[in-house]
Amino acid sequence: MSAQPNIDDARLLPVLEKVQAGARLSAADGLALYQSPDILSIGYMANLVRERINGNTTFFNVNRHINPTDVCVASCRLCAFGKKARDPKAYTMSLEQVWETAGRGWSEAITEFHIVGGLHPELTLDWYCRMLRGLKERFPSVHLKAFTMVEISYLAQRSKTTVPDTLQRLREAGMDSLPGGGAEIFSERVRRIICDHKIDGSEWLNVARAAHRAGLKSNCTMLYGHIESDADRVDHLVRLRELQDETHGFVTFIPLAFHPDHTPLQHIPKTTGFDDIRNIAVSRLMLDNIPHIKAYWVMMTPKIAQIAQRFGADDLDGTVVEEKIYHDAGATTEQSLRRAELLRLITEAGREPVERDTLYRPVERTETAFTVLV
Ligand code: V47
Repeated sequence: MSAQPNIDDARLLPVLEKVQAGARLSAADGLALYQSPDILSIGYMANLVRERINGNTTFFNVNRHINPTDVCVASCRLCAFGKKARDPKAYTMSLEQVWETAGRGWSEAITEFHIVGGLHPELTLDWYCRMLRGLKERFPSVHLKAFTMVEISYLAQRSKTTVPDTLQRLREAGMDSLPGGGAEIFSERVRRIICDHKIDGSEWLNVARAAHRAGLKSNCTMLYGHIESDADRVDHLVRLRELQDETHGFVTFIPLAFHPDHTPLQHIPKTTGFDDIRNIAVSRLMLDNIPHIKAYWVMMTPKIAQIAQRFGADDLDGTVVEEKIYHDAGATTEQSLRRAELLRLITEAGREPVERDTLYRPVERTETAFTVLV
C-alpha cells in the first residue's frame, strides 16, 4: 500500500495521524471509525497496524470443538444452542462420549480441543475435572482451551467455592487456557435484553482478571450486530483494552457476528459483510495491546474471513470440526475446513500461512508427525 493513502472521509485524518505515529486511539476515535463509510481508509490503517504487529503471517490451527452438553439453566435470548434439561432435543454426553468425540478425526493431528457448553444444573466441578484428566491421559499433546468466564463463574457458585479455587482445580486437572466466549457486549442496558441470565460485564472481566493472575492465558470476544449501539461497541473494546493493560493475559480478540436464526431475536437482520469487515478493522485499531485478531470463518464465512486478512485480521482460527453454537443459530458455513483449504484461503490473499498451537508457537508438520517449535 502507498505511504500516503487517499482518505475520503476527513474525519479520519486525525486517526490516521495517530496510527502512523503508533499512538493510542481514544473512544472518540473508535466512534469515528464505526461511523465512517470510508472502509478502505479504515482498512488501510488496520492493515498498517496488523503488519506492524504480525508481518505478513496469517495463523491458523488444527482444532476440534467439543460441546459436552447443551443443557443450560440460562435462557439467553441471543442463543439458539442452550436447551432446558426437559427438552427432548437436549443432550449431555457421558465422560466416555466426550473422550470418544475427542478422538474422532484424529488423523488431522489436532493440537487443540476447544471445549465449551451450557450451564448444566447437575454436572459438578469434579465431573469436569475428570473429563479434563481423561482427555489429558488419552491426548497428552493436545492443548485444552476450555470453559468461558461464564462457565467458570457458574461452576464456582455451584461448588460453593471461589473463582480462583475453581480455576486452580480445573488447571490441575488439565485446563491449559480459556476461550473468549460469553463476553457478548458489556453494556448493562443491552445485556438485560439479550442475556439477562448471564453474569454481568464486570464479573466477566473479574473472572478473566483472576484467570490471568493465575497465569492462564485467554481469548476475548465481542458479540455485535444485535441491538447494541456504536458507543456500546467502543465501550466494550476500551474495557477489554484496560484489562489487558493490567494483566497482558489476552492472546486473541474475536469479533462475533450475531446469528439470529432460531433465537427469540430472529427478527433482527443478519450482519452485512461491510459490518463484519469493519469490526475486524476497528478492533485491530482499538486493541493496540492484544496481539492477535481472529477472523472466525465459521461466523463470517470463509470468503469474508479471507478478505479480513487485508483489513486487520492475522488469524483464521482452525479446522474447528463439528461447530454447534453457530450452526444451531442458522450458520450455513461448513462445520469444518480441511487444512489444505485453510492454506488456500491464506496464500491466495498473499499472506504466509503459519500453523500455530493455541499459544501461537509454530507447529511443524511432516507426513506422519508434527512438533511444536518453541
Ligand atoms: O459464547 C452464542 C456467541 C460464542 C450466538 O476463544 C452467538 O478462540 C452469534 O466464543 N449468534 C461462542 N453468536 C463462540 C466463541 C469462540 C469462537 C471461536 C473461537 C473462540 C476462541 C471463541 O458465540 C458464545 C456467544 O458469545 N453466540 N449464540 C448466536 N446466536
